[in-house]
Amino acid sequence: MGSTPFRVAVIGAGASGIATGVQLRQAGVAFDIFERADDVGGTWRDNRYPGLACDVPSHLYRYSFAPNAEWSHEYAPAAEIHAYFRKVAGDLGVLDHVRLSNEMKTAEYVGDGLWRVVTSQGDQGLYNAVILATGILHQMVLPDIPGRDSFAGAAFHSARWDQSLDIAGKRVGVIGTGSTATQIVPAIVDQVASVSLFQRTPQWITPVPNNPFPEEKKQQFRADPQKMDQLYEHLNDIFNNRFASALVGANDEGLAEMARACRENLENNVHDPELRRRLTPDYQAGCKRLIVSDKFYPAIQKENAHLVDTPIAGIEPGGVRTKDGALHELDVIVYATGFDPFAFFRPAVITGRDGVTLNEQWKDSCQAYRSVAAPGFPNLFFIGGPNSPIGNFSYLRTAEVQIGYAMQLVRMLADGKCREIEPTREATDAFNAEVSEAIKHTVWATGGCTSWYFDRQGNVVSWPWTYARFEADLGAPRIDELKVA
Ligand code: N01
Repeated sequence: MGSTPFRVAVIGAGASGIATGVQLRQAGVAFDIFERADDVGGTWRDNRYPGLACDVPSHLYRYSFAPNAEWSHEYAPAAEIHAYFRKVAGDLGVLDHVRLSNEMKTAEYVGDGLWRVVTSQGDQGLYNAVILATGILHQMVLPDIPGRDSFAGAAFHSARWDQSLDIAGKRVGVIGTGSTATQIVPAIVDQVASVSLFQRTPQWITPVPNNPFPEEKKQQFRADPQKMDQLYEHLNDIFNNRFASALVGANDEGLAEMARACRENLENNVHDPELRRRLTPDYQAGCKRLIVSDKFYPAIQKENAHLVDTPIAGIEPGGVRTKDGALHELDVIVYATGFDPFAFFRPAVITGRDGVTLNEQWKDSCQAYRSVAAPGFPNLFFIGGPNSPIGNFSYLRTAEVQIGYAMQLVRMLADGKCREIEPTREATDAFNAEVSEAIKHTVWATGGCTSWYFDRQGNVVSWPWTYARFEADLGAPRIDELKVA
């Protein structure tokens, strides 16, 4: 079994899978990337709704190794970001390794440091390591609203926007008020007959303009790419300071500053006191993921925009009925109702030592070792695993830290220094006990809201400490916390 040439299976060709491929290629390690869809790009391939732009600055939301002088705006639109990932994958030789329309169904540890990977296209044979770059917010959640399937018009989740539909002149209902809905409403309000926003919970919003980069600026970046690296580090510092930590007590000033900015935005930009009251959250800013928009408040105050904050009773062929008995007649319903952040690699089945599956191990709680590995699953690494920092940071920077960690262990395996590496159960339990204690003191837990940051058991999906600690924790493997054979 052990005589096959060393090779690694990467699952997923989204942002983190592509970056993993770049690192494996540079290290001279053979690899295949299995991608379930027919194109690379992950979330930027799937999400194509009007108004979608990244709310992390474009010169920060990029790989550290691939600066891009061509970003059109301070916050890049989705199609540009998707094109960037495709280009990097092509330029750096990763595309040749991508096996499209190849969904991983099972990965089974067969012993001796080897995994058998089976995809929708059959048995792919044995790999010495598996890196799960399956992303975080990829499984859509459709709300369990009575009568949902009875609607006579067009209806879809925001991540499956119907590109063939002409929404001009239509009466559109948007359910949800997260980052997605607050981008959709301003983008469509001037085209549609009306937009009704069904709000269950108001959101705190910080206003940030999105200016285009003038041609001279792009010329400067092209002429001196170091300027982009300086900007990248500068933005990273700003983001690390602004969102230094969600820990109450450790970052009270930052949290108070965020609350002040959001409250001023609401007071200065929503003119009708009654509408302002209805848009005012009753929880602390920072409890839910902060929304970045200078377009949402102007849009919701337009004459053809309606904020509906009476709870939804059901959906009928003609539209959405609210609990006050009113029927909101609609031609289109958009479910901007979010994703399951605890889906991770699922629905695939991953079987580790002794026939134990990761689903069984995680049935009560998705517990990883420092977000990147799990005991009983040798040579298996997560990019974007449980407790990755995913708040308002750049996910790409987070992913690169995790890839850097995994690569150090993959090199040990590839160099024949060992056959199996996995975290000890003790180290994993100790880490998770620390997480459980820390989350009690985060604004996510104390701020008086519910959000997708927590699962039903109260486990947090994100990293509760500073980003600096994340980089320090994963900078180099702690050999005493690993079982190496
Ligand atoms: O989803 P969400 P999202 N009846 O889960 C409501 C990233 N992102 O797609 O708050 C009525 O935040 C729900 O209400 P409530 C970013 O990380 C990034 O908007 O639970 N309403 C909520 O308002 C973001 O955080 C960008 O009471 C129902 C909404 O649906 C993450 O993706 C852009 C309901 C869901 O909000 C997810 O954002 C877009 C029901 N039955 C997204 N069920 C960038 O710019 C749910 N809701 C990078």
